[in-house]
Amino acid sequence: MDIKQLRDYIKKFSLEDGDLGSQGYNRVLVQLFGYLGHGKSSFINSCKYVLQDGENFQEHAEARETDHGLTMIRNAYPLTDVITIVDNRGCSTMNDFERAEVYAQLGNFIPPGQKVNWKYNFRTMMDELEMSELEPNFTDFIVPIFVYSARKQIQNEEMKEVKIFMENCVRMTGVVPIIVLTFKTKGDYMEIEKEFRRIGAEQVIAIENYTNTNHMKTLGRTTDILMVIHSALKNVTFRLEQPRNPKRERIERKKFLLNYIHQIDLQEENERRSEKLKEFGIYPEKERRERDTMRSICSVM
Ligand SMILES: Nc1nc2c(ncn2[C@@H]2O[C@H](COP(=O)(O)OP(=O)(O)O)[C@@H](O)[C@H]2O)c(=O)[nH]1
Ligand SMILES: [Mg+2]
Repeated sequence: MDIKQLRDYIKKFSLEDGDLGSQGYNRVLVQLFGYLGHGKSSFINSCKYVLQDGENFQEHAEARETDHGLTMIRNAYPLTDVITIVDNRGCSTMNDFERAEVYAQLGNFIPPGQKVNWKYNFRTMMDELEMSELEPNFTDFIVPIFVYSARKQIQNEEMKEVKIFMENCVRMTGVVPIIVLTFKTKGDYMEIEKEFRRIGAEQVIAIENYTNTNHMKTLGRTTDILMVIHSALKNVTFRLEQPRNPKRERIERKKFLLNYIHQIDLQEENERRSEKLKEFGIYPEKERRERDTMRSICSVM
């Protein structure tokens, strides 16, 4: 497809087009995830830019070179009448609660436009989950995208985290996240693409974002960015070829999230309990064995 065909496909995309129709979905919600500074906000600006004529670049989503979490609000930006893209808050290193928060965003349990506060605790989050029942959203078809900068050195810990995230995305949405490698010209994106494919990525697209300081439209850059949106829509079409039940799927997402929170809670409870027991000189079996071994070694010496 050339640029004109890609743009037409995106602009005319309708959820009604398949044999089974929209099946109750009325919006494609492209959800962006990724670490801070990897180009999520810039990707939104790039998408808006390639869908419009001319070279009047506008910064819709604030893009900044910072590590302090500029994106606080989970802002939604319409690309067409049917497609909306959401700038989820990125994070640098994630603790358990932050991970749960990511899945709450992915599952669409935090309404767009609401401030995402990472200082929450699980109780506040559960309250919010309950509040989301006031206006439950089950009409959004969620497509996750993971944004990763090709100029960064890949870190094993990060890749482990991303792999789990990708698997959970499939569990929650049925879609393998599309990997968007930004800063295409600033690093070895082919090497990074290989890493992502190794951990299960199906679609990896390297792009160079259009930014405030560099937005001369070129054929290759524009095509790459349009290809990402095109891939997202192909996923939607594929899933809508099967019978779907939006309400049921929302319930499944919620079950996943509740189970996720429950597991973390259990883990923390166990840690708290063993700390408490240690105060009374009671050690769990494994630690007791290690301590006894240490004692016997020390007494021999
Ligand atoms: N050269 C270049 N700069 C980029 C690219 N993507 C993002 N940037 C710049 O990197 C910085 C962080 O980007 P931003 O979109 O705010 O990242 P976010 O934290 O993931 O939303 C900004 O200064 C952007 O202008 C890209 O593909 N190429
Ligand atoms: Mg941002």
